[in-house]
Amino acid sequence: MSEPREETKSICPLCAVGCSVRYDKATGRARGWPGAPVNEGGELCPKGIAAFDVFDDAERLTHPLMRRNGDLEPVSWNEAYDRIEREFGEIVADHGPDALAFLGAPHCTNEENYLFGKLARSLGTNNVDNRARLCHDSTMSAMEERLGSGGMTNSLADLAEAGAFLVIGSNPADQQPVAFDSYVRPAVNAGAQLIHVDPRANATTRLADTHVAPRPGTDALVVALLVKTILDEGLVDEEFVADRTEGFAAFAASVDEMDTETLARRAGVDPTAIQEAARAFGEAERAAVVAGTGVEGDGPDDSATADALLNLLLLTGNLGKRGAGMNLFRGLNNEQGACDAGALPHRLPGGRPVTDPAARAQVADVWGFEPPAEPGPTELDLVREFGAGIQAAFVLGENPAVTKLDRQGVARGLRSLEFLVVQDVTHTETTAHADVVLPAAVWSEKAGTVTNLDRQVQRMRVLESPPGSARSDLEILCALGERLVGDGFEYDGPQEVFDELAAVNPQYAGMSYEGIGMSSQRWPFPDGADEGTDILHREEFMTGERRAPFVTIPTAEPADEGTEEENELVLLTGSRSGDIAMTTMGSEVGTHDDTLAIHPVDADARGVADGDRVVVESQDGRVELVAERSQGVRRGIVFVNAGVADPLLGAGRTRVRIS
Ligand SMILES: Nc1nc2c(c(=O)[nH]1)N[C@H]1C(S)=C(S)[C@@H](COP(=O)(O)OP(=O)(O)OC[C@H]3O[C@@H](n4cnc5c(=O)[nH]c(N)nc54)[C@H](O)[C@@H]3O)O[C@H]1N2
Ligand SMILES: Nc1nc2c(c(=O)[nH]1)N[C@H]1C(S)=C(S)[C@@H](COP(=O)(O)OP(=O)(O)OC[C@H]3O[C@@H](n4cnc5c(=O)[nH]c(N)nc54)[C@H](O)[C@@H]3O)O[C@H]1N2
Ligand code: SF4
Ligand SMILES: [Mo]
Repeated sequence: MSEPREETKSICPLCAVGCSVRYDKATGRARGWPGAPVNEGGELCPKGIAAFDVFDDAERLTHPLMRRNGDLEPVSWNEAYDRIEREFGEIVADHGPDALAFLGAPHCTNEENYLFGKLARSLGTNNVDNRARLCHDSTMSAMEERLGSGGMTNSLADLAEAGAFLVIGSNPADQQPVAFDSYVRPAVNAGAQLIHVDPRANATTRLADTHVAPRPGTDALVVALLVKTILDEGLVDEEFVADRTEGFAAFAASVDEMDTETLARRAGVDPTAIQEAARAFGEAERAAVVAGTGVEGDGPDDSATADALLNLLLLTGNLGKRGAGMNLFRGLNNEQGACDAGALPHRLPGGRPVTDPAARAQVADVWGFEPPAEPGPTELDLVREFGAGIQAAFVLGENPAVTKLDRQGVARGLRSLEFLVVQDVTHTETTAHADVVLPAAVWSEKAGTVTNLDRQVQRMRVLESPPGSARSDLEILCALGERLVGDGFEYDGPQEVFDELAAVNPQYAGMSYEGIGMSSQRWPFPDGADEGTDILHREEFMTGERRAPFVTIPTAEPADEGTEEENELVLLTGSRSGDIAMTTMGSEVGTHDDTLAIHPVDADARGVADGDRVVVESQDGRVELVAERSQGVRRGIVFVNAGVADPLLGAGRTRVRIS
């Protein structure tokens, strides 16, 4: 660092909670900002305190790079832009704009994501998506479909009023610590019930009144069982069901046909424990669901668990009121904002479908052209098409080469692209495949807005200068926009872009840069409103309807029955992180470890003692890990940190053998 850092307020880049941070000269680390919107008392988690240490100066990209004779060599910005202009131009001329893919960027600001989406659409394609897809795809889809928005329905502050929490597939005590400690923990300490559904006990379980450990992937059955008890025991909010839902009779009939013993056996849970949990949830005046990555299905159509959770909330009248709701605890810092700003293949800024002619026309009023009407494929499908339907990709602040999916397949795809541009702050597994690499500024070197998990838009500020000739993502996107498109990309900094975003996105319409100031503004904030809306769906759902539908949940036998006979164990992964988070690993953060958690009975059957080095093998690969016997994991499964499990993962649910 060449010059001293400014000590003013910015936003922690390390998770979606959106804590305010400032640089503290005395300690050389980050400190909270008392009176901030999220971490009011200045609280930070250990990760946040290390926010200035995440990016190692020595590892930063400082100059544009271009591949020549196989190697990436430093070039001027003009040479890099010329090459992109030429290659993109040729590919569009030869194959049309749908041969391009734009991937990014939940680490970037709202303005940057907005320009990224605008760039793709200016070139004539909806092939733009972001990594929210990998973490919360099916939950987001179910919420969009039935409630009209994937946004967290309630606010963090409001959760403190819940009388019961159902935390499912989520470990907020570790993964969203300030949200958990400041809002959920105090409520539980004051008497709220916490039901935790996870095949493995984790830090969140320590605060739980009830821990349900189902077989992995059977959450829809567990929630169906909760629903059944609520119906059987008359814990239904009849007024809400009559006034705000549809399809109740058919739904109730489908639940009536379910056999508790059969479902409980399929999910591997004790029916009595489920009944007690259902009573705690159903009898509470206000009950909230907190959901994480553990309930993700296999793609947007596999949303049975999210659908079951929405049924539960509709049945108990826990939507559109305080201390309740469907609270998706997101991961990356600007995952929500990337979606709001339109870095999605099926949505325009503000979450409106690209298929909606009125939305396209409203966007066209500002942009001067109408965006394409046909939704693009998801990021996962775009990557599968690399080298086939997709000839060139622009990757903004993502690392698709590291994925929880088929890693070799992605690497093959990246290699087979005609042309790949990667805009990042360091070298990654993805820049290794790039034809042009553009060096970007990191969070503390740029300004703009980000939107946290409870829909609060906050401002980041420039605290220091970028190294070498690195530039903010915004500057780079403006320059590229002018080259590739021409008009519509001249802005004098992030505030001008934000003003345009607010004009295009009706949910941001009443917001302003000054209004946000040192505080925050929350969407929906329509034009003319005095303030944002903390609880969604109060009078009507964001579909525009007063009623939301019940959905019948499939309850068939899960596919991975009978693994124990084959001496195989089901692999469970968690403690997800991206590289940006892994950079701080090994310090206070400690999310990356090479232990294999295994139930003592399974360990005995294999002669495995605590601390043994074991070889863990799946169909796709093998890793060596250190065994840790634990009553906290279900029998028949083993738990491995997501960052370490990578080589083992293939398509579908992974099973492993241990030797
Ligand atoms: N094997 C494995 N795969 C996983 C996971 C896992 O734990 N293990 N986790 C999954 C999850 S939950 C997620 S969210 C995804 C994360 O997937 P990604 O978003 O792809 O991962 P990250 O490594 O967090 O960030 C991507 C890149 O953004 C860059 N970056 C950071 N800030 C900026 C910026 O301001 N500008 C630009 N241009 N670049 C920036 C970082 O240097 C990094 O290379 O990965 C998923 N895949
Ligand atoms: N310290 C730290 N915090 C982070 C991050 C980080 O890298 N480091 N990354 C951020 C990101 S990008 C994300 S997406 C979030 C993720 O935050 P979370 O969603 O909380 O992520 P995980 O810890 O991966 O998974 C939560 C739990 O899901 C459980 N699980 C796995 N399979 C199933 C299942 O079938 N059913 C049920 N019920 N549970 C299951 C796992 O056992 C695990 O305990 O964290 C964010 N916060
Ligand atoms: S909870 Fe998230 S946003 Fe807050 S300090 Fe920790 S990592 Fe940063
Ligand atoms: Mo994530």
